[in-house]
This record gives sequence, C-alpha cells and structure tokens, in this order.
Amino acid sequence: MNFLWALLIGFLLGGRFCQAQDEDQVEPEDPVVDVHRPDDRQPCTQWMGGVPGTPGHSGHPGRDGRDGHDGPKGDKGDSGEPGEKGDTGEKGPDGPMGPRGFPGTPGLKGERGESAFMYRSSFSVGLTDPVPATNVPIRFSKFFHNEQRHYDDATGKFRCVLPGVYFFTYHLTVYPKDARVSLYKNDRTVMFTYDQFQDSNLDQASGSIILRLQAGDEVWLQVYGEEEFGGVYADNTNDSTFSGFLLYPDITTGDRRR
Ligand SMILES: *[C@@H]1O[C@H](CO)[C@@H](O)[C@H](O)[C@H]1NC(C)=O
Ligand SMILES: [Ca+2]
Repeated sequence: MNFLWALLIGFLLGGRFCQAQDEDQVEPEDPVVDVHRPDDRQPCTQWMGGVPGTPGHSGHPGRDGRDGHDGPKGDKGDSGEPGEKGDTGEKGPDGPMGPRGFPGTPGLKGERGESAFMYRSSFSVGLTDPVPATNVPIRFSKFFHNEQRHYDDATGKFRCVLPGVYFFTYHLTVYPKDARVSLYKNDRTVMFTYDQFQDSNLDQASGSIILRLQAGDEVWLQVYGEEEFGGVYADNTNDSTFSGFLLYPDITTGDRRR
C-alpha cells in the first residue's frame, strides 16, 4: 500500500520535472540517463526516467511471529533457602525394646541400723563341785559369761527372753561312775548323753543341739536316772561346762519397725 503511494507521488513529481525540461529545451547529453528521448508531441506522457522519490515513512510494526521451538534444558539451579518448619507429625508406634543398660551407680549409704544389743543372749557356765543329785536340774555356779543373766544358777535353767534359734553345748567330766545326762526343754527330755566310766580313768561326755525357743521357754541339764548314773564331776582342774547362745532372733515386721 505504502509502496503504491510512493509510486504515485513519484509519478506526479516526475511529470512536473518534465514540464520544466520542456521549457528549458535542454537535451540530456548522457545516453545512459536518456533512456527515451522525449517526444515533443506527447510531452511527459510516456517518459518515466525521473529522479527517485524520497523514501516513505516506516510502516507499522508487524505482528509477532510464532513461538520458536523449546531450547535445550538448562543447567541445574542453586538450592533454594530452607522453608519454614512444618507442623509436628503424629506420634509413631513404640520402637523395639533396647538392649540392657549398664549397672547403675551404688545407692546412698543406708541409715544406721538399730543396735543388735537388744538381741543378745549367751551364757557359759561351769561346775564348781561334783553333782550328787539326780533327776533335778544341774546347777552350774561357775560363771564364765552370763551378761544378760538369762541363765539362772538358782534354778540351773536357761530362760529364753528373745525368741529365736539357740545353740547349746556341754562338756562334762565323768568320774567316778557312769554319767547319763539329759537336756530338757520345758520339762521334756530332748537329748540324752551317756558315758560309761572305767576305773582309774577319767571320761568326758558332751553334746550339742540347736533349738528354736519362744520367750519363756526353759532349757537345762539334769542327770537322768538313779545315783548310779550320777558321775558328773568337777574339781579345780577338771571342768564341766554348759554354754548356749542365740544363733539368730525371730524378728517380726513389727519388731523391726519398733
Ligand atoms: C583332774 O585333772 C588333774 C590334772 O589336770 C589330775 O591331776 C586330777 O587327778 C584330775 N582329777 C581327777 C578326779 O582325776
Ligand atoms: Ca567312757
């Protein structure tokens, strides 16, 4: 369209030059420019060899072309900044049980325990003279030890104060006849010891026993039988002894908290 306009304007301007040349009567000397000799009879009707017109104005921008094909894949970009912390997820199921741990450190030292004094009971006694009487408790009146005075030489009996398990033992010199001794617990014989004496000799009879006693129980020794079995003897250099002690007390829960 613009091209047509430029052609039309150029055509009109060319005709005006043609008239001026006609008035000057000047003939072009350059044969190259003089494409066609002007015809006097028909001035400017067929002569197109005018000066080229000025360029036209720039046209309007054309429409955008079609999108090109996708280019090759670019390099990997830098890592983005960390996002905000998300909400706490739901609690997962319990995991498997772990291995056994190391032993812990020792605990603190316990408080001072109560004194064992109140659970003491022991005695060790002996004879000072031979025992003439039979079927009565042998009274040991030589005291090696009787702190708690649980052995009573007036009766010849050990009287239990602390319930528990007790150990008793006796070592008797036998002279000048047989000795048959029985250990009693509350008027009942528990154990017998018998020694046959031999002339011009000196024997020993001994025995030991463990008994559980309640408070008030009594334990003693006595000759079992008639005088022929009364050979329990003692003098300054030949002792006959009777000993006993609390092996361990029966402590109830109440006693322990007392
Ligand atoms: C008692 O033992 C002593 C020696 O230790 C002895 O000389 C004495 O004869 C003994 N008593 C009896 C009755 O045998
Ligand atoms: Ca003997």
